[in-house]
Amino acid sequence: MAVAAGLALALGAGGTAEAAPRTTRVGSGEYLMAIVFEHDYFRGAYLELWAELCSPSTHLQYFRLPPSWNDKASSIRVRRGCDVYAFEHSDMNGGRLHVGSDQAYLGVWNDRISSFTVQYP
Ligand SMILES: [Ca+2]
Repeated sequence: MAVAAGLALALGAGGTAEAAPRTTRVGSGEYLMAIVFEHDYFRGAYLELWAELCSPSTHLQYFRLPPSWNDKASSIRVRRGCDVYAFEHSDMNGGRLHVGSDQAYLGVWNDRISSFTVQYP
């Protein structure tokens, strides 16, 4: 699982005890699909999105961000091989952004994301 290892490494110093109180994860499943960061360039608190592996037989997987993360995301790392979409509002409402690769800064989407989906391309 080279990708998973890469994501774990990306957490780096963020995985220390000092950062732990604000670190949370959402979703169930065995695969780390994306990591949302509070600040740009993968800095600050982070939130892990866990899901089942994307495959032709899996359905769309939905993530509603916890209230403390609503409109906070500024950068995102994504697992390759899945399509990750960010939404302006909860329940996949509002504008939609396809996150096709790591985004060090979300531009006009900065601090605007409220939910995500992960699905097979
Ligand atoms: Ca932010």
